[in-house]
Amino acid sequence: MFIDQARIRIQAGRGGAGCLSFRREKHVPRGGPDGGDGGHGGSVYFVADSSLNTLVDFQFNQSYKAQNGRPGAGRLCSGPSGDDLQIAVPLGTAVYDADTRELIGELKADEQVLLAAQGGKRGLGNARYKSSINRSPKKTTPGTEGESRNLYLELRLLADVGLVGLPNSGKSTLIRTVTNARPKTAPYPFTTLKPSLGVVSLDLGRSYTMADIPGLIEGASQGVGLGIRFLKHLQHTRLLFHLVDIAETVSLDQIADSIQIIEKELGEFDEELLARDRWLVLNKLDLLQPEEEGIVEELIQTLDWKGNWFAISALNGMGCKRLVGRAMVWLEENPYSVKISEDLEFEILELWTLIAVRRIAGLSRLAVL
Ligand SMILES: Nc1nc2c(ncn2[C@@H]2O[C@H](COP(=O)(O)OP(=O)(O)OP(=O)(O)O)[C@@H](O)[C@H]2O)c(=O)[nH]1
Ligand SMILES: [Mg+2]
Repeated sequence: MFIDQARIRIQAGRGGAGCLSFRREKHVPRGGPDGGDGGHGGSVYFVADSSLNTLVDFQFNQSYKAQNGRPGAGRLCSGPSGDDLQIAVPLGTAVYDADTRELIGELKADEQVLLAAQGGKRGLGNARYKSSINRSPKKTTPGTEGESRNLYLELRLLADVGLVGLPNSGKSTLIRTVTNARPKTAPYPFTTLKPSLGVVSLDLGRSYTMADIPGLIEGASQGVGLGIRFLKHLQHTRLLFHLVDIAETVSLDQIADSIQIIEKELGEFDEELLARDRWLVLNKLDLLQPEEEGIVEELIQTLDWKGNWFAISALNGMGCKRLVGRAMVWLEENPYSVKISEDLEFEILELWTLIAVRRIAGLSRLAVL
């Protein structure tokens, strides 16, 4: 089941109390204070896990708690610290404080770690307070409480290429043909009800990810059909493929209208998404009769389309290799073209550098961004 939002409560562990104790042993008069410190409380972290792509687990378990630190003991024994709790989430998960709505952080690289609630500090035992003027201190400190927070998690898939288009235009068929993803395809609208991610693998280990989302229809921004809420999954993409069924619609005007419907809905959702690089992918070429094939060039002229365009058959694979190959080259040449803000641009640059370093060095773990 694909779930892209969740509300949970997290609680970090309390610090263990310091111990009040004096050394009492035969033949050791006035042995002095020997109360040990408590242990630190465990913290709660989120860890990005590339094998996950849904927040469904949080539907069943909404409360997460790290271990408390143990109290200190006599003979200067420190209490053990509580274990940290690591919660695995899919790449592209943003973690918000549900009460203040503040963004705590976003997990964008595999194994990236985000501290969400700091464990409590340990308490100090009375041995700590021994001094020249107080040789038998009775003072200890209790551990402090761990942070607790109500969180809102939101998943926005991390993909290089996003597919948009009307229902039935062949988005899921394309992702099935060119990636390892297997979403359902069928000759009726709204076959796809949840986004899916696939990996396009080319030669020499070159690869990129592609996201398929449910189809959009006119009025989606007003909630018609499945609405536009799935468009948020395209916000991290760098390139959009706009799929158009050129076999079903009877006239060029109808095809042009269908393209404008998608542009309008994209713009209603996010102007920046509309301005993103978008390639027109004219699909179902196999259904055109030989005498109809001129329609493709005619359509591009009618639309006065200035960007890249491709005519393919997602079903039999015609033109798909060229399309995904050109996209690979484009992605390599435009590694961080998403210009939302300078900060984000910098963040993406940093992310790509880290990924490259990790690939080269074969490091098993990425540092916290
Ligand atoms: N002949 C032919 N049929 C195709 C082609 N691409 C897709 N189809 C068919 O068109 C129908 C719709 O394809 P889907 O891939 O489910 O379309 P979609 O865009 O994912 O649709 P939604 O999930 O409803 O948004 C299916 O019956 C496909 O087999 C193509 O290139 N040629
Ligand atoms: Mg589909």
